Amino acid sequence: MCRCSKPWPTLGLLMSRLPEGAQLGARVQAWEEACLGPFPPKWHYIAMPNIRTDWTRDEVRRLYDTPLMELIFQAASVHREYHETGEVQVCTLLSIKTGGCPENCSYCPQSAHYHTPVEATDLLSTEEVLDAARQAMESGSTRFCMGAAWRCARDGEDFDHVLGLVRGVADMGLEVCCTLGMLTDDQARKLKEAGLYAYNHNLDSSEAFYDRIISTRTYEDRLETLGHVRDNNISVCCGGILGMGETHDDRVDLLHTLATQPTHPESVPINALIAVEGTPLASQPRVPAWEMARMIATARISMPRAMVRLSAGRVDMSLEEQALCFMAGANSIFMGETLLTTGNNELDDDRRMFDILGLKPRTAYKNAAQEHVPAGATAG
Ligand code: SAM
Ligand code: DTB
Ligand code: SF4
Repeated sequence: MCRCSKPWPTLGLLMSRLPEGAQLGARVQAWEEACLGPFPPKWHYIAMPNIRTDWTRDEVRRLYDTPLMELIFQAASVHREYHETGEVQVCTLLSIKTGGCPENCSYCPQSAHYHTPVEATDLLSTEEVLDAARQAMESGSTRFCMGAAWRCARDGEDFDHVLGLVRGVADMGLEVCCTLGMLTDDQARKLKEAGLYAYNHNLDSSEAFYDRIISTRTYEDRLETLGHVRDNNISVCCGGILGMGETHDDRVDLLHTLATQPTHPESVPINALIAVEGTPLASQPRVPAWEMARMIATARISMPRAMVRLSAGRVDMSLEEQALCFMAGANSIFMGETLLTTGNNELDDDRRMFDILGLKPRTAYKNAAQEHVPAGATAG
């Protein structure tokens, strides 16, 4: 039985009920949206041949190496099959606890190991956070992501404060996301109970490259937290950074790891390094837009249903370069004057870009798996 208590459709019924010419993937998605429940997993793989978690590394490498224009064409075709064309998820970030982090991530201006322009602050108050969330919502954001410069969340007063922030932001009808470092299973459960929708925890690069950029934690630590997030039915947001000195092999390895997780991350942020003064990566050259487009297109094809986010680095891209990334399958961005500690695109420029490219913002909880949606909200 389906969650909506109707019997599961037969494949024939599914084919006949949904629009002529619609691809099977779109038909399954339409069923899921109508019934707010997942299609029987067994059929998922028959009906949605592109949703695969058994990619070989060579297959991902072949995709990644496809001539760029052909790769973008293929990615745009997959994009149309699984997503509404031109629809872009608008997310806003807020750093609720900035700087002074004990980790030594070489890219990060918030690490206490480096002398950067970032000044450490205490946790923001409930009022400050809810004001920022309200402003983000008024500017058209549907997801609000709160970041803390922590190695891991620690039980106690601060964590309880974050649980209150999650409740407050969820009550506004926004999709709430947090990125607080490593989590235990119990902390993930508490966040979920408070109304957390998504958790961001990036793998950043390949396992092989990881200890060149961070030595205070391991890749395995990251995967363990991602497991706790998934096990507690929180939507997984996990991606990486280009431009840290990694090779193309490292980029392919990252995508292969993401695309072969037990389920694909629902969001895949692709960041271009923001080279901040004082960090060990301060003099890394800027990542060319076509490298971002190649990474985005390969993510789009290997994880068709994911929201692929054109994340940090957009501030240095022209409108044309951003358009290339949307063509390649990006369908999510961070909007707002700052990311966590660095500058982001001007709101007016983004509005103009939406106008010129005919982009429209996606509603909150659209196509959300029902188990990810907090009690009281409905998948739209
Ligand atoms: N401390 C938590 C953690 O590491 O998961 C949450 C905050 S951390 C700043 C979130 C993510 O921001 C990192 O995983 C990294 O991918 C990204 N990030 C940090 N600094 C960046 C930079 N300079 N350029 C691009 N992305 C960056
Ligand atoms: C992600 O992948 N990128 C965002 C969000 N997830 C947390 C963070 C980008 C941070 C860029 C550097 C800064 O502003 O401090
Ligand atoms: Fe700390 Fe996160 Fe920055 Fe690493 S990326 S130094 S864990 S805030």
